[in-house]
Amino acid sequence: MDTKDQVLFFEGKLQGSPVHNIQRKVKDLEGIFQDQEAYQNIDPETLVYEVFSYLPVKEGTEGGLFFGLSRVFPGLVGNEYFMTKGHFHSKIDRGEFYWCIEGHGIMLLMDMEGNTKAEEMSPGTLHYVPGYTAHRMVNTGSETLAAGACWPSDAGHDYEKIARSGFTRKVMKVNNRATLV
Ligand code: PAN
Ligand code: ZN
Repeated sequence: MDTKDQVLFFEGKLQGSPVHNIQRKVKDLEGIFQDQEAYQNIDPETLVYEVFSYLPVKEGTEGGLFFGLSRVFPGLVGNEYFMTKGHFHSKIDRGEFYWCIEGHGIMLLMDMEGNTKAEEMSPGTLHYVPGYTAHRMVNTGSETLAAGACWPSDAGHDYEKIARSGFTRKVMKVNNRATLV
């Protein structure tokens, strides 16, 4: 068997030669966090999250699937937990599955009217992101929050809408507890 292109997904890692890695540092997340002063005071090179992905077909292919592993590190910008940028899919009707494998956090889901739903993430929780729904992972714990995800290869990512108006609710640390505000 040819193992050259084999992909392994275990122990919280996605490995193999076809796997891509992207890192998002504080400096890449301008405008995402609410507290601008706190944002300016954090080392811009601080790693907030990384995504390992396996894209077996060309981006935009109809009928294919992509696979990802997202790892969000623990941390705060002011009182706001480290989180992913969040996005709608460019083909906005496309859905996605996420499942948590490590850590604790919240999957924030927001529909096009701005209604927000928060689902608790802990190892074993499964999250269905319906179409027309923006999604973001928030790490409310003290360890890395890791989740696998699978989405259609023609979904694409639309970060513009979130950059413009954000999510209507945020997950903040209030009196030492994760609170949706
Ligand atoms: C995931 C996300 C990943 C990073 O693979 O892309 O968690 O989040 P952002 O893309 O919002 O930075 C996914 O939802 N793919 O569709
Ligand atoms: Zn997505």
